[in-house]
Amino acid sequence: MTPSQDAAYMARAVKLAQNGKYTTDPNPHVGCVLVKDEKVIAEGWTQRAGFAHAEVDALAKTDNARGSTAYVTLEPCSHHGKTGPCSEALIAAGIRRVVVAMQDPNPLVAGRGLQKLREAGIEVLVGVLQQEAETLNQGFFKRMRQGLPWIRSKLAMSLDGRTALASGESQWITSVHARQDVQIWRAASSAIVTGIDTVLYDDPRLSARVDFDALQPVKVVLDSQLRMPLSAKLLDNAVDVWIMTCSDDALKQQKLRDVGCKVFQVDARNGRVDLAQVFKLLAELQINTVWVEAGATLNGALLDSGLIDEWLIYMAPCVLGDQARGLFTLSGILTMQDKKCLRLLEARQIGPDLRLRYQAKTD
Ligand code: AOF
Ligand code: ZN
Repeated sequence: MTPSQDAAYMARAVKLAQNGKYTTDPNPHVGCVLVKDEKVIAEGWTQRAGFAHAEVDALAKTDNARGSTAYVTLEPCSHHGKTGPCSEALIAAGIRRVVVAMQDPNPLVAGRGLQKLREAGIEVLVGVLQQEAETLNQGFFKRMRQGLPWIRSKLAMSLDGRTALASGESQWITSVHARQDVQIWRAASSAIVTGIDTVLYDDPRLSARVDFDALQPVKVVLDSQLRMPLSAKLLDNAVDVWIMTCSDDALKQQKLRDVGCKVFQVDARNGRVDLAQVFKLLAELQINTVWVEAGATLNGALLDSGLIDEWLIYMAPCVLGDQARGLFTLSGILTMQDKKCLRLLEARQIGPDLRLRYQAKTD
């Protein structure tokens, strides 16, 4: 097989992995292609957590795998988790060669899957389309490597960079097209994080309303003083509502638990929940990707904290004027030297609006 053939089959495996984008959490979504005599004989992808991994899914679709090459977007696992080890399944099926996009940073695997394959005499090649495979599961990989989720913040603004009127009213600046796009990003996230002020002002449901099969993200509310009203719409189905607070008011905590919320008490920092601690806790709770939908106060604090990986800013073609509120509440920036700079990744038109995607600037 030539390097370009290897890359082409791996590109197909990357495509297949995307079938699991909305359903495999907290597992990464992985794709697998089995090739024999230059023909694809089976394709697979990761099923819901607890069900078949990509390799097992592909192997189940053929009884003719002996002597074939397996293309997998992630190192086949070596551990007995919710399912049996894929490396052993590949060995048992008589696979001759395994091409892997990248090693699994999960400490339970971390090279052991590759080692098992090599010990069984299988030819192993690692690193084909590694960058593409990294992008597939940014959240899972960041959680494994750094103990933090991949954090995106979504903002909507007018042409003049305003997110709400002076009264606080913000519904709706952007078009229905932009708002539908947001639903898809919500569905691809493990958790949606918001602040209590947004809950009190907008009363959002924070669910992912999409017309395809998707796991619902957990709703996380940063509520330092436990001001959450029991009538909030997001409590309609409170099973997946997590409240992060620094209040030790046992009565209020219990009332929220009684309606199904989980309440986590974290340290205070400047009178509010310690953001770094919140995200670390979310990673410990197996949250891979976070989608923040919050107001200027929380967004200002997050920008300052350096915790955000990516911002999605929807810009609508309207002007709200200088009495309206800006994107980020920050303590005064007095010199240009102190300005906050981001790096533009992508600009795309969504209906009449623009979607601007920025990353934190690392240099
Ligand atoms: C693979 N193929 O398709 C995926 C893998 O609890 P388990 O048994 O489902 O294992 C989950 C771990 O397996 C997950 O944390 C990650 O390291 C790896 N994911 N491995 O061989 C797959 N999704
Ligand atoms: Zn596996």
